[in-house]
Amino acid sequence: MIDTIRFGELLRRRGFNFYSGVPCSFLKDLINYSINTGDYVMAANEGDAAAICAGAYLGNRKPVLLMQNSGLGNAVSPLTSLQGVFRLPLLGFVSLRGGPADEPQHELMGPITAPMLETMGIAHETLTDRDPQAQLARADEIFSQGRSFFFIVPRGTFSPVALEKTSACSREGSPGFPPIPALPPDLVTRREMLICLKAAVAPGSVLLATTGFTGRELYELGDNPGHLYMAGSLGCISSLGLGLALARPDRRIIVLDGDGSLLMRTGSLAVNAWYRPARMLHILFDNRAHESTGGQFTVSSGVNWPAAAWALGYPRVSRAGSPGALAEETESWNHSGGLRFVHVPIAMGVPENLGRPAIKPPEAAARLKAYLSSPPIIRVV
Ligand SMILES: Cc1ncc(C[n+]2csc(CCOP(=O)(O)OP(=O)(O)O)c2C)c(N)n1
Repeated sequence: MIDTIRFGELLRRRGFNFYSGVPCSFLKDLINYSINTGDYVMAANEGDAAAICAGAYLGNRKPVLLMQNSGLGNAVSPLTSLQGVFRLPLLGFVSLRGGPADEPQHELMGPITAPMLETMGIAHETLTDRDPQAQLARADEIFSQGRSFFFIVPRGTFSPVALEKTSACSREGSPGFPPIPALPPDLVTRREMLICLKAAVAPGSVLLATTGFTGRELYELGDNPGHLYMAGSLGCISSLGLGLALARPDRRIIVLDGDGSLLMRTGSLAVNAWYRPARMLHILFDNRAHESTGGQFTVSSGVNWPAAAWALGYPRVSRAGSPGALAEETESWNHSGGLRFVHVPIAMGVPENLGRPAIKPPEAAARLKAYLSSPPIIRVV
C-alpha cells in the first residue's frame, strides 16, 4: 500500500498542486488528501475535469486528473483534442475497476482501460507500492515533454486518508433574480458583436473562443497572443476558462461560448458558479444552431439561459441584445471583476470564405502560456 500523504507530498514537491476530477472509491484517499489541502476542483464530469486541468496548465500549474475508468469515455474528447493536440499535459490517475469480483457494470471497461489509453497515445503505468517515487519521476519526465501520463490504480493502492473538510461554496448572499431585457426583435451577427466586444476588452485580457466559427471569426478580426481558438473538445471552453481563472486570479479571462457547446456540457455552469473565479466573463453567443457544422438547430430556443445560469449559481447574469449593450456589460465587468454570464442572442451568418487560424493549436497554447508569464495585470490582495 502507498502512504497517501507521503505520495501527495512527493507530488507537491514536483510541483503538482492542482487537482480536478470526479470521485472513484479506489482513489478516494488521494482525492481526500487533495480536498484536505484545498487543491481539488470537483468537476461535473471527467471531460470537464480534463479541460479544467488544461486551463490550470495554461496558468502555469501542474495539474492532476483523478477519475474512475468508467469516466474515460466522458474524457476522450478533451484528452485527445485538448491535452493531446494543444499539448496541455496532465498527470492522470485512473482507477482500475473491473477486476475479479468487481461490480458487473465495470466488466467491459476494466480490460479496455489500458488499451483505451494506448489508443489515445497516452503513456501509462500501473501504480504499485514497490517504487512509486521512481514511477513518479518517469511520469514527470514525460509531463515535462508536454505529454500526459496516466497511472492506472488498482483497488487498495492508497492508504486511508479521512476527509477533513468539504470545499466550501463561495456563494455570497445573492440578490433576487435580476430583470433581464427581453429578446431583441432584430438580431445582429456574431461578427458585429465581436467587433464591439474587442473594442471594450481591457488590455492584458485573455479571450478563449469556443470550437467552430467563433474562434475563426475572432481570429479574422485580429489575432492576439491573448487569444486561444478551441478546435475540437466541444463544450469544454468554460471549464478551460475556469481552470485558467483559478490559476490566474490576476487576469481577466473572457470565455466566448456557443449554445451547442454549452448544451453539451451544461453541468459546467454549476461548477463555474461554485468555484466563482475572481475574474471570468462568460459570454454565450446564442444562434440556436450548430452553425459551424451546417446550421442544424439546437434546442437552445427552449432554454432561458440567464435564468439557467442564475439557477446554477452564477452571481451575475444578464442579456445583451445589441453590440452596444455587450460593450457596456464588458466595460462594467472590467471594473467589477467576478464571475458574470451574459446571454447574447445573435443571428446566424458569417462572412463568405471565413478563414481558419493560421497558428496551430500547440503554438497558440504555448504563446498564451508565455503571454501569461508577463507580470500580473491586476494586483490580487
Ligand atoms: C465532441 C464534439 N462533437 C461534435 C463536434 C462538431 N462540432 C464542431 S462545432 C459544432 C457546432 C457547435 O455549435 P455552437 O456551439 O452553437 O456554435 P456555432 O457553430 O453555432 O457557432 C459541432 C457540432 C465537435 N467538435 N466535438
